[in-house]
Amino acid sequence: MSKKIIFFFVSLLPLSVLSQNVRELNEGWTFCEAGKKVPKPAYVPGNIFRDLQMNNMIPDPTVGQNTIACKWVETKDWEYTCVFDYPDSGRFKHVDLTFECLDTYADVELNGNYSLQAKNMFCSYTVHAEKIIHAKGNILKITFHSPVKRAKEWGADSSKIKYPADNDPTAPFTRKAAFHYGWDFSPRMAGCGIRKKICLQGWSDFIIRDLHAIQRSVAKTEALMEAEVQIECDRPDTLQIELLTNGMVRKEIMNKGLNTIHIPYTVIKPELWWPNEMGEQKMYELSVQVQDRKRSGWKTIKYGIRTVEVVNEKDADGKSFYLKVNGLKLYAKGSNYIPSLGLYDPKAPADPYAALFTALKDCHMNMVRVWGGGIYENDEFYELADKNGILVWQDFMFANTMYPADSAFLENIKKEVDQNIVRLRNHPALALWCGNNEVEVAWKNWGWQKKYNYSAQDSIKLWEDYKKLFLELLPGEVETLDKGRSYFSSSPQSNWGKPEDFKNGDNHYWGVWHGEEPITAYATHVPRFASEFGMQSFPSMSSVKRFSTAPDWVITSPVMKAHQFSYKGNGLITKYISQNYHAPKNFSSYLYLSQLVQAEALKTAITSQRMKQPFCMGSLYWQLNDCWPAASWSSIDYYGQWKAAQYSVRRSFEPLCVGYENNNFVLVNDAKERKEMHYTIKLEKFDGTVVYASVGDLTIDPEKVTGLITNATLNDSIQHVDKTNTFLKFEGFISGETISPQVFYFVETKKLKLGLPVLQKDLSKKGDTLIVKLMTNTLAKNVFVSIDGASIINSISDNYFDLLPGEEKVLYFYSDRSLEELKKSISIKTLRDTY
Ligand code: BMA
Repeated sequence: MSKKIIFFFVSLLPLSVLSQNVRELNEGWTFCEAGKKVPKPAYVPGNIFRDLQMNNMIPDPTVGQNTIACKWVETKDWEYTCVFDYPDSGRFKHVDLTFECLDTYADVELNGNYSLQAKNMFCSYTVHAEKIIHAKGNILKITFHSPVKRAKEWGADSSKIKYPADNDPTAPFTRKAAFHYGWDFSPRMAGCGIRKKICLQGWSDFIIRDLHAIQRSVAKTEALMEAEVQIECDRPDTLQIELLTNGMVRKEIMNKGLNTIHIPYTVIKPELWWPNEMGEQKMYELSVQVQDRKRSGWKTIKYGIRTVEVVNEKDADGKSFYLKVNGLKLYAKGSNYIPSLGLYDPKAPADPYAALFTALKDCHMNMVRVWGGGIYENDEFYELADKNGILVWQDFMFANTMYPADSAFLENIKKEVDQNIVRLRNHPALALWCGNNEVEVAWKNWGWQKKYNYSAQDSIKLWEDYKKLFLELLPGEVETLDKGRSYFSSSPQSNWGKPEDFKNGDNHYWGVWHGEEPITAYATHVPRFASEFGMQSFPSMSSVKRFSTAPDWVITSPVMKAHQFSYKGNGLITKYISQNYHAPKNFSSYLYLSQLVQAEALKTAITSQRMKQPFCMGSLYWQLNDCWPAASWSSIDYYGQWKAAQYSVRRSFEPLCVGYENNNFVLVNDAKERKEMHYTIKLEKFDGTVVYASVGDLTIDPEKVTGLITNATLNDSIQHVDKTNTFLKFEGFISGETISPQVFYFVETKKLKLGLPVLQKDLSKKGDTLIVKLMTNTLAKNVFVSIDGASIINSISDNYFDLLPGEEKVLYFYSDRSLEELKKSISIKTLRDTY
């Protein structure tokens, strides 16, 4: 392309008409089973389950065993129709009708003209509608084909090789969220629907298709940047392009079709974007305005200036895996995120992402993994990640099976990954791309070849296809469209069966839970980067009440079983409870104990991992949230209520972590500064009698593990006390501030001789905040405060904590209910109440 470039410093063109205009089509929708003309109102964006439920055509799927009554939905074809006016008809030369997410096999007709056959829920599709759209009475009809039937019709069933997808062998052929076919935290809900916006965009002459802020180099004095602008023109033209950021104006000769322009610019003294607790999250704006003689259009994006490297290379221990942000090593603290099913819940918060990101930030996390069995998340997710300093580990959407790699499939995938890379690449939070979840480790270790009876030829083909997709296509697209951002083919990079596995790359350690090892095994199985590890628990009683009734409240009831999808099931939760606690005396105690096991498991894992840095440089536990009210690995349940694990994770991820190992304390300081700490150590009986006390001062270096060797007198005292009713307490004071006291026990919880605590509570209100003050006469273990009818119970400032004699614990809870009402609805449980 020959381009004549002229620079101006001011805009020379007079004000002109807009070149483009956007309108959303989210009203006036109806739906019905295909061919049956009894349309009902539909909610767009949404999905078929939501619409059927809102029209009372299926019961609430989350309640009881109602999923059984919803099974038929996936076998039908569904028709969505919208009648709309388009007053802009004729005003623009082009009208783009864009579908951001059709799930999944959809035939689209506008005014009787067959316009599109969609087949990938991760792609957006655009139809050129200018010749078929009218000012009044347009009819847009979308027919969704049953994903299961359509995949079979298209050959998934006749495939010579049975793909190793236990949820559905047709699933690998369909570009739909894998967990829709059922997963070990989700029921099968393989529906369909319009899951994101449908937009009409009129334009004439030209349209700005994309704006990308490319960071060429960053120094203290300046960041050298480049704006990459994609402009589509409907004819050759000369356009004036102005970078509003610095007033730079230039003229460019455009070809018909897509034109790519690069405009270098400089940011003087750039303020960097930092992950949570490392610094500010500075965001910049980049705006471009484009004009021809008659029209103008513009586009603005946000971006951040920072560098992120994934250091994944051979070292003395094996193969490292850590992130460097703006040149500094980062210990990644975070969790794995799973997507929502998008079901109808009148009580759901209007903005569920916001609550999750508040929790991530509040719990000292700096990273979240968007797992490959779900979806590329909505824009709001990444905007919140940028705003809150939460780095995103982004899997491409492939998980736990092999995939075909014929040319049509690869073409479909190329479109999907190109669109999503372009959509997400301006976000400073986007740290890395990962090809898939667990495919490589499964192919090499899970015995699929035998289980699925693959011949040598089948195996060669499946692995060749794997390479085409994950070692050629995906890294190639990342290199072309998002150069500089890390890509690796599969997570984890090592398995968990052998000691060498823990020396190389990232790891999903499932010895605890799937391998049924005790939770203490976390201490001896620390990998280089823990990208998954976890323990199941049940939601609390108040949440269980929302999907069941009193007769269901035994763990073996059909309803409770229907809310457990792991093949290991409730039996394994029971086993872990019985290893660590006395048999629970009732159902609500069982639920509470399941949460304590999970909280203790995550605490053990995270503390062990953090104490081993820099060998280990990341802890992303499985899993942050739920898509369904069930027993699962989540730390926040389906209704948004924090489980015990969420509070425990918050303690374990505090910037200053204190562990106790081999009779000595270990302190880990994530802060970038050295800390001078004054500390007290006490050996105390459960009734508060102090057996031993000492004070001291300590310098804690940044980003380092500092050992604090305990003295012989303390160790001797520990030898002589009754370990079943004594604890060790570490309290630190840094510049007058107390860091959370850390309590260590010498024997397993089950062996502790807990007395019956007498809790003194004092309740008062200040404005809309309830203040709860608690004191105890003897150790009160795992104090759980619940408030009946609380809509946002997670706003209790702390929960499931150990209350020590002589300490006053003050809790805050936001509620506009009266003090009298709150007094009646508060209840407190401790571990001693469960047996
Ligand atoms: C992990 C995930 C999911 C699964 C979880 C619990 O490995 O990748 O596949 O839900 O295990 O089994």
